[in-house]
Amino acid sequence: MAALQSVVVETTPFDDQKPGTSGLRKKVKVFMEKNYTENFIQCILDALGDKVKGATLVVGGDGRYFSKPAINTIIRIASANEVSKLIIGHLGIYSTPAVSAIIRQQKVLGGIVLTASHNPGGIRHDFGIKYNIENGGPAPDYITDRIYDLTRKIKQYKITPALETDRIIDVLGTSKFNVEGRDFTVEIIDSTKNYVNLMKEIFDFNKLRALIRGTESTPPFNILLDSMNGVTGVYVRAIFVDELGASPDNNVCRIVPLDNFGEIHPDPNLTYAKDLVDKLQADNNYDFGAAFDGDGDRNMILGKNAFFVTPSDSLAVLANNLECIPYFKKHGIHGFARSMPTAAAVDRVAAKLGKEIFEVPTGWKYFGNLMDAGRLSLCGEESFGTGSDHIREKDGIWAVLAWLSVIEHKRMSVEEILKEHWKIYGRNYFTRYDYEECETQPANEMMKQLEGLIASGTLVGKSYSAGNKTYKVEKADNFSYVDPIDNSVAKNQGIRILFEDGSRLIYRLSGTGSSGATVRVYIECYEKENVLSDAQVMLKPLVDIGLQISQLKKFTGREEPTVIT
Ligand code: VG1
Ligand code: CO
Repeated sequence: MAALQSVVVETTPFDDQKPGTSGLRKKVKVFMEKNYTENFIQCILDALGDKVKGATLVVGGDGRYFSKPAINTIIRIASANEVSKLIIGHLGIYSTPAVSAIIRQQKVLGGIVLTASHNPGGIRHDFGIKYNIENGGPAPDYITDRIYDLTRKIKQYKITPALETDRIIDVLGTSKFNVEGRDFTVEIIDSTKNYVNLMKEIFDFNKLRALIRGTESTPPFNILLDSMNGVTGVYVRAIFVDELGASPDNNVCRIVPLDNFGEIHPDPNLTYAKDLVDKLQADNNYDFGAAFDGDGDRNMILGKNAFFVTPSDSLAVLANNLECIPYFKKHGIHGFARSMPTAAAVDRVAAKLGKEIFEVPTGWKYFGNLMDAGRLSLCGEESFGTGSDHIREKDGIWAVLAWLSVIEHKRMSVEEILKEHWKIYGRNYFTRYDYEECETQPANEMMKQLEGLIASGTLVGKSYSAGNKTYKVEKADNFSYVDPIDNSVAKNQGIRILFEDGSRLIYRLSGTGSSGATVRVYIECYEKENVLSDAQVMLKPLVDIGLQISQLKKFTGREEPTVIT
C-alpha cells in the first residue's frame, strides 16, 4: 500500500466558533464556507493535545444535511493528525446517546457528534459539531474554552487530501490506510447493536414485550412513538418493533431519518410535536405517546388523550419508581439532579427517599462529574431531557423504556401515576415561555436591566401582585455553580427571582440557537393541595409578574412567546 501524503493548509481564524450549551451550531451555509469546518475540527484535535496521537475516536450524528461532507473532512483531518482509528456509525448515523454509549463501551478517547439536535435541518437550516470526552459526555467548559481559544488563533490545518472517502460510510466494515507510513483505520459499524444490548441489560425486555403485546390476561398497552424524522427512527425500529413486538404500522411514526427532518422542527414539545398530540387526542385507543428530537436525546411523554407530562414531573415520577428497573436494582440508586430552571418536583422525592439532590446549570455536561463520582443516578432538564448514569448524555429512548417499566410495574395509566404522585408530593406547576429569534441587542439589554435590578438590591423584600396572587421576593441572583467534584465554577447561568413561597421566575438567553437571541422565561409555583388545576391558568399571575419585572415586551417587541411548554 503506497503511503498517502498529508499536507498543511494555511487558513485564517473565524471569530464565531464559540461552542454554546451543546457544541457549535450554525447555519449549514456557514459550515460550508471555505475552511470553516476544517478549522473547527483541527481545533478540536489540537485541544486534545498529544493524546490524539494513536487515539481512536467515534464519529456520528443525526444524519442531517451536510453530515456526509463533514464526516469526510473529519476522516481526512484526523488521519493527518495521527489519529489511528475512527469508529463511524453506518451512513454517518448515530444518536447522541448511542455515541455516548459506544465511547464508554469501546473505552476510546472521545467522539465527534454531528448534530444541531432539535434545531431544524436541511440546506437552509442548521448543522452542528460537538466533542464528547472519554466518559461519553459533552466536553466540559475548560475543553470547549480551549477549543474556542484555538479557533481564534488557528493558522493552519493538516489534511490528507488523497484519502478516498467516497461512499466509505455506506458500507459496514473496516478500511485500512497508510498515511505517511502510519496505519489509519476507519471502521463503519452498525449504529444500533451496541445500544440495543445496553438497553437489554438495563430493562426487563420480557416484561416490556408482554406490556406492549398484551398477554392472555391483559390487553396490549397501545403506544405511539414519533421519531419526527430524526435519528431515533432506527433505534425505535430495532428496539420497539423488532425486540418488543410493537406494530410498525400502528405503534410508530416518522421513523425514517431524513436529512431535513421532513422540513419540521424536530423538537418534542406540545408545539412542534403537535402531530402526535393531535393523533392521541383523535384516537383514544392510544394509551401512551412519546416523541424524540433530531438526535435522540430528548423525549416528551404523553398519556391517553395526550395527557401531558412535564419533563420536570417525568423526572420526579421516575425518581420515585426507579426500583422497578433491573439496572437500578443492580447498581443502586445514588443521588438525583436537575438543571437549575427545571421545576423542583424531584427535590421532594429526593428528600423523602433520603438521597442527595444537585442543582446544576443548563446543559448535560454539568451532570458528568457527579455521575463519574458515583453520586448521581438519575437527572433531567425541563427541556425534555431525562437520563441516568448508564451513559453521559440524556437519552430519549431510555426515558420511554423507563416510563413503560414504571407503567408495567404499577399497572396504572400515565394520568393515574401523575395524580397519585401529586397527591403524595404536591405539584410543582411549571411552564416555559420561549421568544425565539429576537434581536440580539435588545435581548442583551433586557438581561442587563435584570442584572442591574439584582445588583441594586431593590428586588428583595418587594411584593408583586397579579390576578388574585401576591408574591414576595426572598432572593434574587445570577446563578453560579461550583462543581462539587472538581470545584470548577460556572457563572452567569441565569437570572433567578425566588419568592418566599418557593415560586420562581428564571430568565436565560439560549445557547443553542443559530441566529438572533432566544429568550427563555421559566415560571414555577408549588401547590400542596390544589394539584388538579390547569398549569397555564395557575401560573398566569406569575407570568404577568415575570413580564412586568423584565419589561420583556418593551425590550423584545414581542406580545406573545413563540413556544410555550
Ligand atoms: C437547550 C436546553 C438545555 C439543553 C440544550 C441542549 O439549551 O434549554 O436544557 O441541555 O438545549 O439540548 P439552551 O441554551 O438553548 O437553553 V439538545 O437536545 O439541543 O442537545
Ligand atoms: Co437533542
